[in-house]
Amino acid sequence: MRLSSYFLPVLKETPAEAQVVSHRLMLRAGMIKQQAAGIYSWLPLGFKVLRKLENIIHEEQIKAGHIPIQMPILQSADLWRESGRYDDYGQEMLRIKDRQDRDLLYTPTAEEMVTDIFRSHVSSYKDLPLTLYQIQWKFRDEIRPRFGIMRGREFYMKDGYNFDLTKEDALHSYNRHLVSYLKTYERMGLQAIPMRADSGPIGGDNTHEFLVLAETGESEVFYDSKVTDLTFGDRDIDYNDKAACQSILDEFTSLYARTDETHDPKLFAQLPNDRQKSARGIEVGQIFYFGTKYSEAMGAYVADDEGSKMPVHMGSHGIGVSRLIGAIIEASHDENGIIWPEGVTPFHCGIVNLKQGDEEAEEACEALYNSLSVLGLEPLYDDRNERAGGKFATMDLIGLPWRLTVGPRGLKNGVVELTNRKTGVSEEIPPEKAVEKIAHVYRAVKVGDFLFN
Ligand code: 5CA
Repeated sequence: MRLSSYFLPVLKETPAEAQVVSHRLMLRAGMIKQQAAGIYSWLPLGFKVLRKLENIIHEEQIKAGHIPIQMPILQSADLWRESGRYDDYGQEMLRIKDRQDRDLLYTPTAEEMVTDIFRSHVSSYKDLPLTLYQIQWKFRDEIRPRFGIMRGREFYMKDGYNFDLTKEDALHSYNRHLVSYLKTYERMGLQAIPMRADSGPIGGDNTHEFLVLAETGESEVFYDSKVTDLTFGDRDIDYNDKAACQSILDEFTSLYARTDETHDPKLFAQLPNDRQKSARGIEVGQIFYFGTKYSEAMGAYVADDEGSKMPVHMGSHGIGVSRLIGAIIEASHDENGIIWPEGVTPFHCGIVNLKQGDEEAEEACEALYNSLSVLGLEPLYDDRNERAGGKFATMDLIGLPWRLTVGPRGLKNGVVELTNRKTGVSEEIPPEKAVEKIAHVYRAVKVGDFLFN
């Protein structure tokens, strides 16, 4: 993409209404625009990051054997009356009437609808296990929307639902989700710690939240410092292997990590003093097992091998896709702007032409642009007639992991400058070496090899 023909409405001023750094930077980098309290348009740069996160989520969900679907945003109130949640959900549910005076609602989650799909089409245990998921907009009429897209009213969520014959099978689905979520967050450059939590309006008593530690987090958490040493790395997980999935749950959750609601002071006190930590966390996902709560209420039964009808065991699993962008920025920025992890960056590399109009510099920039594009990478070429200082400031603000700086002086010596956004380290190398290096980095993070379709 050439910046002269892109739409990147960066702001010079720091917006006064934004209380947290991720909100400020998203506004300044022209990623989002507020349209009403807690409701945002996604401008090109923000929309691109959203799509990157979606692709990672789809890829990891499909690897775990889960099947993508899409359910409508507006749902009939009658379906929600069957589970009792039309009345129970309270003021967070946005209720709507159509022209025939029928009650509809804007989906805050989708347990009822997916259970309806299941009961209409599945009647035998032979069709189990089954996990369906979607990535879809949700609405919750939050009393206090804040921190930009981190606590919005309209927000983007991956929501998945498992159907299993037995509790044991459903707990395996729970563990499988936990493992796939750990992989997903790690690919986004995040460490998200699973902690036992409260289930709220979803129900059930088996639930974990995934928390990214950050000063601006809304939950206070107490944890064993050892949990932050755990990384998932390149482990190859067989998702059908129940024991393997269980052992990962045990490894990542055995260390008394607690949210404030379920914090057990006695267990925490047993830890050595230097391992007792408290911090704030941003909740970027939550998984639930709630047994037969919805299947019994709504008649989702299957015949087992002896022909008796059993209510299916279910759970649901959510990732806050739009919130994650805020969490990633909270965890990765400096005073000059965002620092995107390589796995989610909107463009792979920036190209700054120090002297627009100089024939040689322009040719070199075009050549770099083409070589990177041919390799399947997306460069953002700042080809505007602007001062170098302004170009650098924009590149730092929007946070691309790598920047190529091209100018007549370097070109005389056959080099361009390659700068790493995170470390600030620059090196002068021949253009083809720079392309090779960038390509090598992105091959290692496996970006762009998956297209959800
Ligand atoms: N039905 C279950 C799983 S699909 C469910 O709704 N879970 S949830 O309530 O925990 O939501 C899933 C994730 O959505 C949360 O972990 C959080 O990351 C995100 N989320 C929830 N509310 C908001 C909000 N108001 N703004 C942005 N993200 C939100």
